Amino acid sequence: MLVPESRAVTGPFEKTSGWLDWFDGPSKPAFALPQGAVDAHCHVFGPGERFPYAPERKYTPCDASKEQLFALRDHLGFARNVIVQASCHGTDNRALVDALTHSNGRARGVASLGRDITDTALQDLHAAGVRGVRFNYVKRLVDSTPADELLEIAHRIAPLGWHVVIYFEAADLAELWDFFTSLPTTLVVDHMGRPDVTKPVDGPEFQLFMRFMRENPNVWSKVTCPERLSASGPNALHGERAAYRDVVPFARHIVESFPDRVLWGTDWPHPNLTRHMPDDGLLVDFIPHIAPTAELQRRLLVANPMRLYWPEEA
Ligand code: 0GY
Repeated sequence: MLVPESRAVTGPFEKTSGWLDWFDGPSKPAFALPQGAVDAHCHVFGPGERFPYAPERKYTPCDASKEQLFALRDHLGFARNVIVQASCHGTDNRALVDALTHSNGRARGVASLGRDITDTALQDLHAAGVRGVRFNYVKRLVDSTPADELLEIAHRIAPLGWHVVIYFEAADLAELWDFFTSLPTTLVVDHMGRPDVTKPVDGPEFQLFMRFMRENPNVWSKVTCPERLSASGPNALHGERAAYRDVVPFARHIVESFPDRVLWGTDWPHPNLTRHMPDDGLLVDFIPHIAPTAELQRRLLVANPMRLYWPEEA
């Protein structure tokens, strides 16, 4: 069952007005995911009563539990999840670790850390299934962290074989480029570096991102979040399931150019959306438009995430 026990945000904070609640009746995708497919970008939120949201957060999400995430995984046909720590939980990774340790090995995670993290705590996160750390540069989501602190963290997680997930707006890439290229690990960019899809694919902004990937073979991209990036919306008319058409050329260009360095995920439960809450079944049907062959789909959904998150099985 995907219906949550309680949709109310618990704890001392009010739900931020204006955010949409996640959609609890996703359709069955028409696209059959390949066996072993990984949803490589999703979150758990709270429940706030048990895992309080961070005091410094910029939004309060609707609770979205591990049980609900695992039910969605099974409903859509995924085998595994990569759960990413979201800004509303700050550097308190307890909800993430709880989900990982109750996943029967079917989830791995990306944490948020401060420089005060001890070596023992890092080892515990690794044992729970964490394989990456997220550096978030999206100003509406987080206050900035000094570069020297992030660099120190990156050097501490590198020996564990972890990678760094970076989340930034397209307009900020030029400024962040030198810092990113100084990092010692694999880098995974969230949501294609958030391109403005009303601009041309061959325009300077998106071409800078393509150059970033081309010149740095350690850079991967999640070809995720068409529902966040789309200006035209889901376009699901009259039963047609070709969704988010304006995002397709961007995502497809990345998939076809770098087929071994791309990941896909639902982004469930889709925090911070105000205009449109996606049907996760429809999101899965976006995949064959951006990865049109069975081989591209296998790399995007199985081989690549397995290599990054379950290398011992890949
Ligand atoms: C996402 C995107 C968003 C939020 C976060 O950490 C977060 O709070 O990542 C966003 O608002 O764009 O990946 O869930």
